[in-house]
Amino acid sequence: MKPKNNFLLLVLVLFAFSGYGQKNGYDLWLSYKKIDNETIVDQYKSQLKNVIIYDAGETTAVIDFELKTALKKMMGVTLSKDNSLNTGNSLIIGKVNSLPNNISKNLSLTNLSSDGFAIRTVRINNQNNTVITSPTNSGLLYGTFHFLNLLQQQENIAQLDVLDNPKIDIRVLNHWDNLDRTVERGYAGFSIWNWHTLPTYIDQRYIDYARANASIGINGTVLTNVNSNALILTPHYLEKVKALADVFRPYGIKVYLTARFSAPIEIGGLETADPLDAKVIEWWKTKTAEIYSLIPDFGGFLVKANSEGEPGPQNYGRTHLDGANMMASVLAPHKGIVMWRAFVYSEIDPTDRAKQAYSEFVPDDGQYLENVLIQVKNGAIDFQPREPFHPMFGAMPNTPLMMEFQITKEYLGFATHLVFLPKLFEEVLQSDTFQQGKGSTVAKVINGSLHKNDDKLTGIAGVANIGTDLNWTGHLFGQADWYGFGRLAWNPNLEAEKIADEWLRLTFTKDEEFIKPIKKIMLKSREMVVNYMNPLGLHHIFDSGHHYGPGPWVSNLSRPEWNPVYYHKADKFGVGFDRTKSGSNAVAQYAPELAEKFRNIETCPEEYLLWFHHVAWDYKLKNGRTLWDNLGIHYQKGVNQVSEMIETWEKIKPYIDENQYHETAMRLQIQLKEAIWWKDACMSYFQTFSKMDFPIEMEKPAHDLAYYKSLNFPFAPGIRPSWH
Ligand code: BDP
Repeated sequence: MKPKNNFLLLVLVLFAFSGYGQKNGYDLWLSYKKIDNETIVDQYKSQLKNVIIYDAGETTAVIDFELKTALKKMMGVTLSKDNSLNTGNSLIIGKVNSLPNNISKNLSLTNLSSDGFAIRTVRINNQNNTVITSPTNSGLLYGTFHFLNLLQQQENIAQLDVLDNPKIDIRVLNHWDNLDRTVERGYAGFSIWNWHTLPTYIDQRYIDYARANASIGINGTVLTNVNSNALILTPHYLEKVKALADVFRPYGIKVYLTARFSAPIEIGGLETADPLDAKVIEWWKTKTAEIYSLIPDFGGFLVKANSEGEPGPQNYGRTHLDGANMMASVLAPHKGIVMWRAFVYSEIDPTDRAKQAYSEFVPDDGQYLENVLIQVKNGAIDFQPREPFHPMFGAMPNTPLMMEFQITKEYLGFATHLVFLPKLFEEVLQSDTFQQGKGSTVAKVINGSLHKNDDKLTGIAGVANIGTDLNWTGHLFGQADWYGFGRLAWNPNLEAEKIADEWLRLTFTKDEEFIKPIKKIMLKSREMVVNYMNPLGLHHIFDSGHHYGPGPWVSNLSRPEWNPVYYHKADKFGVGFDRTKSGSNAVAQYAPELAEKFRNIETCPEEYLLWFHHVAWDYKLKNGRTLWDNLGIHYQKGVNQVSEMIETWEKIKPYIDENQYHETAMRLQIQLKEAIWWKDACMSYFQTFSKMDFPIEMEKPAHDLAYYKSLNFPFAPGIRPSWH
């Protein structure tokens, strides 16, 4: 008997600690929690007696399933299916052209665009009904998710009048996933694409991934890393890609692949990949046709060329324009597109790295084929905690520019720091380029409204933060970044605050005692990370390769612009990169109104000060204190803000699941430790130049500089295998 009892005890102990039965976050914002307010449930039940779905097909089957699951979970009901319109209180779902005339004629849908949806309360035979309609199947699905979203938030649905169109056409995630399932800059486990068991084994995750994306309007996914492997284009892998495309299709999600420029050599047996060579063009034509024969709605290619050692047209004396247009011409007959990245800088170009993409692309404005989008990172360097917007957004009015945001937090604390990225995205999108005078925001550039050419493609990409972790994103709050990216892709003018509010309600509770303080910390968190990592315009002072933690002293890498010292240029006079006329003159890439403002140290916003200026240590900032003191004050403020966040988190314990509470609490402790590390390492290092005492506001470093320099993390996650 004894061993058995011990075994039982072990099982019980494991059970208690396993978090079994507790929330693990897998459901994301789609947990469809039981509605705890009986009055509301009664109202909903009386308004939703019956469902009528007019179109039959894969997407409507998904809609049906989602409705069933959601309504069962939220209020324990299954709607009956009665196709007569006499009962009233029906939920009616159908494409604009499929709805009976007596319904569609009263809907006034002139402003509805394809993939947009309307949700309206309509009276039929003197009874109220709720209609969800759209010109397309995807729109019906988006409308259904929106409707369920209203229920989850316990909104009043008695008189609905919603019309919502996506403002951007192509809304894609970019997975930097390798074929061996590692994820470049991924901090949430391995790639969710199990290439080994595809195409036969369809993991439930693929379906849940598609549901989650569709629920926020994402309509495309680039499955593979921009540092691409040509093998993905071989028949063996294309079968697997097809299987994923088949899973995603009902959810309105198209599949795209990264195309390695040298693929004609590596898998095609050619001697060149010159984009003007007839054999090379023929090879891409045949390859593209092969892909479309398997995946008729294949989206197209994403290309990283002549960047960080990746092959490209310049290897053959050709330009980005030559390369992009060649690929576009082979995709065009199939209605595919090319997303050509502007993240380029070269080891043989001695000019400021921040200027190089502009110089390579802007002169060719207007010459790209119609199905090319130039994909531009939000800033000119590289996804830093704060960068001024990329000047290309204000300089290519005749070319569709696609935004590239990074959702995974390569430079913002990996998956251990709570930093709500929609705040960063919002700042970029609302920046004014002055391209057509005041009010020419980046959002208007990328949604096409600034240049009013209705035929032009529009797009936005987010580098995914998704992996095999139970909760998908490692940090529970990383889900908010995925959610927020989708919402902004749908409407780039949404406010970060609204996004935080929605996400919190859907994910946790609508209790204001929880929402209010947590929303507040989320909204502050972006400025907080800037404070403790890269205040006052400092940038790219991360340790090299893995980019984990501070490394402002790194100066031994082969390429100058890979070294943090290149970016901060600290010396005994001061710190910062002079991008004015006396320096690289990168300011001149902005519209005159902005260039003027950035150029003058007195008018340059303090958050960009060291981005544009080399500033003396004793230069007085607006608060009357020296630059040096202000650096210390910012670093300390960032640390203090993390401590405050921890205090807030402790107070909300009663409102959320214990497991989720503890997970986040532990990550916050890591964040605090790392914020202090950033402050101490950076201030100790910069002190060797400023030779000034730390400001009184700043807590002194616990160790000397040698200690911080000695820290070494050969196995920090997310690094490109070849960079180890
Ligand atoms: C850098 C990343 C590198 C990516 C590169 C890119 O460190 O892993 O390959 O961006 O966007 O920030 O191509």
